[in-house]
Amino acid sequence: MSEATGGCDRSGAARKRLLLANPRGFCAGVERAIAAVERALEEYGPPVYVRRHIVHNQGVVDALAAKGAVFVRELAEVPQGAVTVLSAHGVPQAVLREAAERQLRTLDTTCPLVAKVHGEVVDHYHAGRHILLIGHQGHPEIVGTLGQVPRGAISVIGSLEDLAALSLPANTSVAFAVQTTFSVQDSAGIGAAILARFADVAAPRSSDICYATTNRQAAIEAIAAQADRIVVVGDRLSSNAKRLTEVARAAGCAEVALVDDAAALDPQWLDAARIVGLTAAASTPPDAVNAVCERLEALGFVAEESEGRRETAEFRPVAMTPIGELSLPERMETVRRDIERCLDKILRQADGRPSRLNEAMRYAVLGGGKRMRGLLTVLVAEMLGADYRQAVWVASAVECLHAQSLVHDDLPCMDDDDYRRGKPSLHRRFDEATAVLAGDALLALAFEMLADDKAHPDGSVRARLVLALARTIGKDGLALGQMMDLYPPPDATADEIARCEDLKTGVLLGYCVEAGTLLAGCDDEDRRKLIRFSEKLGLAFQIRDDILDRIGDESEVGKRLRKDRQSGRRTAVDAWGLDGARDHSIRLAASCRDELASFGQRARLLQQVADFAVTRMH
Ligand code: GRG
Repeated sequence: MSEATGGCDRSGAARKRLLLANPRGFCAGVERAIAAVERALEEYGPPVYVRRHIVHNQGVVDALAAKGAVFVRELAEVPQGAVTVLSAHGVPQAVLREAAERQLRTLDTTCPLVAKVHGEVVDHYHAGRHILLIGHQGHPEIVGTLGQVPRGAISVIGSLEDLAALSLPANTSVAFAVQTTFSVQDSAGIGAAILARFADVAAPRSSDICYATTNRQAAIEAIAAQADRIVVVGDRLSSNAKRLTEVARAAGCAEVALVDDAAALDPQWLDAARIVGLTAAASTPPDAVNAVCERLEALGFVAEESEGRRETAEFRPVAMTPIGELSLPERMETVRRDIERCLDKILRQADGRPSRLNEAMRYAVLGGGKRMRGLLTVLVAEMLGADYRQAVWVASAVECLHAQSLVHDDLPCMDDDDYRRGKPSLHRRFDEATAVLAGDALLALAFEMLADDKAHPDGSVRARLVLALARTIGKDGLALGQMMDLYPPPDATADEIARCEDLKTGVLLGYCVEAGTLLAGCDDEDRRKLIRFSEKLGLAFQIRDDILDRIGDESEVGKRLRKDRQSGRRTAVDAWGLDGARDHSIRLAASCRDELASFGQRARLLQQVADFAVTRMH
């Protein structure tokens, strides 16, 4: 954009000025909502469903639709279990309930400043006050706020006339709240009238009108009187865009146009103008604003940035709402799919050239396995309120490590197995050297992922994730367990067998649980209970593995069975007999319930994992 020079151009004609209001365009809440849809498309793949306009701008909606977002009016149009984004305007509680009932995986992009108003309204309702909501009847934000409390608890007030028409006695305890995009001036007038009419009024502690609306209205107010035309770039549906046109008129500019893009500008309307002011709604993308500026410059206007308030607001990214009511098989499938996607993306060759090592790593880690360890990480993290995406990332790292241990375990120098997960083991499909190196690379990848800030934004949490895994698999963990398995003491006792099984299997399951607690940052008491749960689960899981080695079906289990007996390796079945081992594993699963009791319903799926561990046939 050109810089301002003098008052005339070279021919001596008075220069035509374009005053750019500051700030204008996107606010932090809008950027956050759009980023959530884009990230969902990237991470989960299209289609991602979006209920209603994510923000009130058709250009934004069209751009997201072109990337694979599917916009719907109601959740009934969304397939069960699909990834669904709820709009930045906020939704009634009934919509959140419906999302849970339909088992949708929701990203609720409600602007945090709208959520603040929701919280205030709920508090006022519980305090027994009738709520006067200053806003525009029918606007999605108002519909969402109304839906936070039972019907009748709120009256919507759009004007002084609405307030006058309200038949509430003056001694009613009331509270008022304001739509975040309402006119600052109009809301001040209505607020004052409420205070004058009612004796007991709870007013918002700080303004409900958001910083972006306030700043954009102040910025256009500051330049409106100088301008003989004002252009507001925004969508006709956008409430804050419409408010900007009203504020500009009220501040002294009679000629105001709301345009959604450059093509909508009427050159004739601008013909006689010497000074044009320009602003843009909080939902208007920068591209649209720039295109309008360029069009005005092409018509001879010279742009000048006005003084204005600098905005520094930043909001935390939107997190996926935990899925409440999926059954364990459905949940396993969802997590399996997300881990698969995550690993597939990481193991895509950046340069597109086929690499034997990469191919072998993909062979080892993709397209197989129950993902029990990943599931455990995700369920614990989710139960404790951690971010779902971080949990899937860490779960994927654990699955890399697990795949490595299976690849090395199958090598001729170890367990010497030709089949794994229903297909030839890695060294059979490739060769031994490739199997060793693919395993090594998967091990390195697991640590690389844990050290990546996608695991957790806090470096000290990442360091603890890395340290705990190193301890889990090293000289006192998995490697030792494998060593004890390869070189068992003659006539191993039941305790020695249990210790070996714990190190081979239990410690890694323990790590999965610990990783979930680290991601969520839970307290020591909860952590201790969950670690005890994981120890019992680990042992129960491994005992079932021993039982399956005796009674399982090779095609179902996906690996060679009856090896233990042939190799003379003593297992839990030798120590306790088949029935004894079965009883022991079932008792262990039942006592997992004691460790989870204090978590209540939240631990429902974790308990089901324990029950699955001792009844599984694969
Ligand atoms: C990691 C440093 C380092 C060394 C590894 C090779 C080795 C040392 C350890 C082997 C550990 C091992 C293979 C234990 C068996 C655990 C077990 C029961 C595996 C089967 O797990 P499932 O049924 O398999 O969860 P899926 O295929 O469903 O993932």
